[in-house]
Amino acid sequence: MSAPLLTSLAEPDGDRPDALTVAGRSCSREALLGAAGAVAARIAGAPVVAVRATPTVETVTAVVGALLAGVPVVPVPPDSGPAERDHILRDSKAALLLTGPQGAEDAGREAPAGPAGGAGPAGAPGPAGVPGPAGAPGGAGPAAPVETVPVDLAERAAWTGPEPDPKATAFILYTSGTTGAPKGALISRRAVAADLDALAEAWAWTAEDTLVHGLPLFHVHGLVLGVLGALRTGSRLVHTGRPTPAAYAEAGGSLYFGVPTVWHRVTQDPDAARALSAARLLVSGSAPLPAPVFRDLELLTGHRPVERYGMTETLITLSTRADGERRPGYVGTPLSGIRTRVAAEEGAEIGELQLTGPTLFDGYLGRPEATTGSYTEDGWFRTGDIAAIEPDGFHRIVGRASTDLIKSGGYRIGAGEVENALLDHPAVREAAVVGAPHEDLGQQIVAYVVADGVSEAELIDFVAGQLSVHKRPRKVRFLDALPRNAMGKPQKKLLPPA
Ligand code: MCA
Ligand code: AMP
Repeated sequence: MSAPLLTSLAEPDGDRPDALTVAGRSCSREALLGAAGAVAARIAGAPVVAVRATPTVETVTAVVGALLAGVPVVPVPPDSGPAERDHILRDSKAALLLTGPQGAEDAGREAPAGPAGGAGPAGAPGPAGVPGPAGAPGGAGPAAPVETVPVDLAERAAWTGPEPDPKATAFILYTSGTTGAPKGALISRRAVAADLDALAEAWAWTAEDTLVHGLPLFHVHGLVLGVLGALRTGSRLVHTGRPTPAAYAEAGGSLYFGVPTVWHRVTQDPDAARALSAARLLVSGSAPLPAPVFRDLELLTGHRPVERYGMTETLITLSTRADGERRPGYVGTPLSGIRTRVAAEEGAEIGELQLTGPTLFDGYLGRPEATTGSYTEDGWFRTGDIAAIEPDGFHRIVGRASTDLIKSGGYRIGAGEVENALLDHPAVREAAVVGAPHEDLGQQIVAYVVADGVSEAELIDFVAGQLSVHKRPRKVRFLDALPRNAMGKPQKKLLPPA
């Protein structure tokens, strides 16, 4: 049984002033705990809280505060447009939105505006007693009612509440399926604790490490591993704001996290890459690491990167190890407590990867059929990834069963969600979205549309404005008609090359 989620938060070196650095601003663990205690006091008793997940110390404070108070956290991508943000807030029923102060907010759009167009007066008293109704501007229909709660890093309170039940939900993480709007994956505190302990063991990750990354704080990779992992192991954290090669080189860490696009960009910047030679471990995940990037990284840094595999619904389940072999194209062996199997057809070596273990989610919020559908009859989680397991136990991810789930820059994007956003544009009559192979992004989103009187740039901006910026098509192709079969179903395989 794992220790409680935030056990080691104040230790070791609680007063070290640069224990946590996010986009150039630092604080000690003691300061983080004090400010998070004040957040916890404000939101205690709320059923759920949304956090506008900018890459800031405020976001880390908000998340830690909610976890102290046992309030489930719904991270909201800071650049999400009204359609996506409103869906997340409504579906999760979050009535509170924790934000950084206006101005310290990094990338992205305005926080949902209150009646006076601002986040309301800071420092409003009492639990959840904060400025009044605010909502996403510009969306169709009334926006989800939500109160913004500014996080004030200068506030301090000692949180003395009881340790929440390990079975309780820590996070509701919105993640895309092949069709429809994103679903909220319920992640328990004990699943997070079990995953972080298994990773610490596999990577020999300790308080001696300095973790460096610049990944978004609204997904498992950047938030669960990249923030809570550092807090749980006691390692220093340097979040670089953006995952640029120059910022990684400058940070001087021992342990680095990146998605393959980040590692590809590092190999394109040999000086930055060479600066990482002094690190202990470079870790890649969230998408397949191309073998040439693996080799270039080794040539330039002297490190064979550790590759690990996971999903929002399962957390990280497979990895190569600090003390073990690292092989291009392979994601290693199951982490402690995880069991895997490949459901292959008779005689075939590859098939769907299925999993069980303590890191699995507790289902999709309010979607029992989708939850049931993601498990086999005998209770194994169906990843939807096609894999092979070598005789020595090493796993290789071959691809996804459905081409309608796209991975671009490490982000998971449902083709259906982008198609629906395009169809909301008045000039678009038909839309089909695919992920086309791309050297830097892994896949890039390409949209095929039947439309009149609208330009490629207008449609790209339209999707970037409705959903998150990373869900925008990078290319739009105009067709007279989509290829369809006799039943009238679009045939994506028959679309012309991007
Ligand atoms: C461009 N921009 C726009 C537009 N076009 N803004 C508005 N409208 C437009 N039409 C702006 C963006 O806002 C941004 O501005 C800038 O252009 C660059 O954006 P973009 O080109 O999209 O960025 P990129 O360079 O392509 O991003 C690459 C990246 C990113 C940094 C690698 O893809 C990334 O952070 N990926 C990480 C994804 C991740 O963490 N996945 C983990 C999922 P500005 O710069 O001013 O903001 S968890 C998971 O998969 C599991 C559990 C696992 O195994 O980990
Ligand atoms: P997400 O839900 O955003 O967490 O994305 C999960 C998906 O990312 C998985 O189902 C895989 O398709 C993909 N993925 C994550 N890590 C890897 C990896 N190391 N190699 C290949 N695919 C990966």
